[in-house]
Amino acid sequence: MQQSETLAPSLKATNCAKSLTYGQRAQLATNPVAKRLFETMERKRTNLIVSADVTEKKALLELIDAVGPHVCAIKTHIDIVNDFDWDLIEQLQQLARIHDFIIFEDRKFADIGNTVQLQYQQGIYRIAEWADMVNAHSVPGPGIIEGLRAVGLTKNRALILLPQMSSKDNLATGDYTQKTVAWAQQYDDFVIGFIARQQLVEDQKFLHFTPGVQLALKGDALGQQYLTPQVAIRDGSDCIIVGRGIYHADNYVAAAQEYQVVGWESYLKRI
Ligand code: 5BU
Repeated sequence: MQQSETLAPSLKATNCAKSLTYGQRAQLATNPVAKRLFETMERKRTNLIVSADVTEKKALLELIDAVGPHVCAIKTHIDIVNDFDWDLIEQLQQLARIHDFIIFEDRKFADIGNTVQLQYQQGIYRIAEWADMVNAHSVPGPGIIEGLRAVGLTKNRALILLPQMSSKDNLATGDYTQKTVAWAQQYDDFVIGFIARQQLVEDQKFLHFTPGVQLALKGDALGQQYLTPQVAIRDGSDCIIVGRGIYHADNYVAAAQEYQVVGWESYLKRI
């Protein structure tokens, strides 16, 4: 894998070493969202997260309602929705209850601690009120984690860091990757895992989330790079994140079902 060459030796996963089931790992989790996510994966037999990158409220809710039975979580980019209103959030929460999934807002916070606290709680989206998990870049240093954590822990929320990214020539490599992982370990009551292309830590309470997953490996014109679900999970991913591979399919329910089955079978091979 391209990025493994740039990882510090201590982070190179020679072989994926994950023997425990998601259910067993729920027992290791110290953060309530991580625990719920592991339990949901085990109960629903799915490690699929659908990236619902749809820009109209009605179509977005229809997609989420249709794929909901097949996912452990739905990932949103709430700021791409043209006709956003608070009713969208209420309907999203209702679908999360009906279909039993976690809500992950892919906000990728990237500012100083004080500013991200405002972005997390205030403005139109009030993300902390409804998103079980959010993610953040580590480029500002640990203050970004502390800022989000001070808000998130009081609401039983969780944070995912980005020691790696999927896009071509991204700068999340080497020392940056290593420091990001170390901060996750330092704040492990709130940071539950990583956006990663392969396993970065052995401690199985951490989750590895992999975007840039597609069965067809089509790529795009803007630097996205894809792994198949089989390769991602073989190399230590716990949750595959699929966007266009599902919502651009002719039948997105059938596509979600297919990714669910492939993802689950790949996981069963690993444990
Ligand atoms: P795709 O349509 O499956 O390529 O969508 C991938 C989604 O995952 C999209 O919402 C991205 O913003 C998101 N993503 C990513 O592709 N790569 C990354 O490293 C991170 C997020 Br972090």
